[in-house]
Amino acid sequence: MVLTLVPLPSSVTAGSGSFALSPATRIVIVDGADAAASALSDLLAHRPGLRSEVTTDPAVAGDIVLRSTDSDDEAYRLDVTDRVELTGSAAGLFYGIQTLRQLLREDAGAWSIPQVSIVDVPRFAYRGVMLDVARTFFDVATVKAFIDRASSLKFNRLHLHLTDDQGWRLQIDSRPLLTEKAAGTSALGRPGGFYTKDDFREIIAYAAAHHMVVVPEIDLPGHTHAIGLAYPETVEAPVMNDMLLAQSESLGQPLPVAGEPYQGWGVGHSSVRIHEEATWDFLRDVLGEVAELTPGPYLHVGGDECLGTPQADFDAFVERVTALTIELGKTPVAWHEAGSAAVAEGTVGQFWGSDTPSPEHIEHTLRFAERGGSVILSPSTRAYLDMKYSPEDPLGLSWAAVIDLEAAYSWEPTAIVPGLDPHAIIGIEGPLWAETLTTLDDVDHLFFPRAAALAEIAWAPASAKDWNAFRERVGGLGSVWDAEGWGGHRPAEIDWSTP
Ligand code: TNX
Repeated sequence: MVLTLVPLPSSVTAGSGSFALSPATRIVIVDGADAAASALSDLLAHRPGLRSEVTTDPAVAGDIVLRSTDSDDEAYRLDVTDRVELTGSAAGLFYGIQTLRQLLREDAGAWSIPQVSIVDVPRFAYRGVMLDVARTFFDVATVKAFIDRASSLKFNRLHLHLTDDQGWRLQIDSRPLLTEKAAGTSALGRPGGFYTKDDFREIIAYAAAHHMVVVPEIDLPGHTHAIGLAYPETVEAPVMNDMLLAQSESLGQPLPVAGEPYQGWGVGHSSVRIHEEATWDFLRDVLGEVAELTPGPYLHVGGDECLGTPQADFDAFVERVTALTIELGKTPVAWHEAGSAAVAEGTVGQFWGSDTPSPEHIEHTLRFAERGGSVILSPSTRAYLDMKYSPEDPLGLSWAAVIDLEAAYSWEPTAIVPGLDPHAIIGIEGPLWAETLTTLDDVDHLFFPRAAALAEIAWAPASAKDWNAFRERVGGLGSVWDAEGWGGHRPAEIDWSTP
C-alpha cells in the first residue's frame, strides 16, 4: 500500500495492519503536549463520526499518545501499532499531527490509520510561502485559511507582501495617511483594504499556533507608487519603461499617474526619494513599527525591479536600508537584485531568477553569502506559485514559465545558483503573487497541488526525490484536501482516485 505522505518523511517503515479509531478514542497527553492535543482533537472533530476525549490518564491500547520533549527542533517520531505514539518538540508534535492528517483514512464510515513507524526531520530550516496581499487584498480570514493549508504541508514561514504600487496594507500609527489614502483599491479596480495592528497581531498569533513565522515585507525603494497617495513628498514621479508601456497597451491597463491609485500591474516605475532625509524619517518610522509588531527575526525590505532608479542610488539605498533594519533588531531579507550593493552583514537574499540564472543574477545572489548572509531560493521558473499550470490555465501569469506539477517538483535547490555554498542556503519559498487572483478558490487553484511539490523539496531528503513515487503519494492527498474543504487544481497527469 502506498502511504500518501507529502512531504515524504526522512524514514518510513510500513507495517501490515492498521489502527482503528472510534468515537471512544482517547488522546493521552504526556509531559504537557496540550496544544498538540487540542490541534489533534480539532482535526478529529472535523471527521464525521469521530470524536476524542483528551486525558492525562495512563495510556492503554487504543489510545493516541502525545508525548512532548523539550528540544527546540522540528523533529518527531510516530509509531502506529495497537496505539498511536507521537513524540516530539512542540513543532515536532505539530508536524506529526499533519502526518496523521494525511494517514487518516475512511472506509465505509470506519476511520483508521495504517501501522507505520516514522522518524522525521526537515531538510531546510526555512520552508516558505508568500502571499501577495497588495495586488489583491485578502482579509484576515483568508490569510488564516492560507496558513491552514501551508502549515499542513509543513511550511514554517509566511512571507506577506504587504505593500506595492497598488496598495498599502498595514496600519502604521505614525503615518496614518498610508491606510487612510493608500489602501482603498487593489489591481484592476478590485476592492482594497488593510490590516489594523490588531488584525496583524491576530495573523501572527494564528501563524505561530501553526508553527509559522511571519516575514513582513515592505517593498522598497521601488513598488512604492501607493506611498505617493499619502505622502507625495516621499516618492519620485513615475518613470515609464518600455516593458510597462508595451504591457499597458497590450493588456489595456492604465499607466501610473502620480497621486492617483495605480490599478495596472506593470512594474519598475516607482521609487521613493532616496536622497531626501524626510524619506529616511519616514522609513525609520514605518520599519520601526513593523519591527516592533513582528516577533519573528526577519524584515523583508524588497529591492526588486527598480527599473527607473540609477544603479548608484539603488545601491546607496540598499546599503542604508539593510543597516537600518539591523539597527531595528531584525535580519534584513531582500530580493536578489539587492546583492549589487554592500548589503549589511547577514542580510538574507531571496533569489527569484530562472533555474538557469544570468551571470548578473548569480553574482548578486553570491554577494549575500560573501557578506555572511544566506539565501532563500525561489526560482521563478519552478517555485513561482502564480505561474499557470498550462497555457490554457484561466488563472496565473506566464512570464517566467508555465509550471506543471512535474516542473514544480523536479529541481534541486543546491543546483540552481552555480558557486553558491550549499550551507548558505537556508531554504526555499513559493511566492504567490496576486495579479490574477480574487478569491480563496483562486488561491487554492494555484496552491494545490503545486505547493505539495515545493513542500517536498523543502522538507524531504534530496535523495528521496522520485517523480513517479511522488505522483502516487500526491494523488492520495486529493481526498485529504477535499475532506478539509480545500479546493485546488487536479491535473490529469495524476491519478486522484487513490484512497
Ligand atoms: C515579479 S518576483 C515581481 C512581482 C510580480 C511578479 C509576478 C518579484 C520580486 N517581483 O512584482 O508580482 O513578478 O509574477
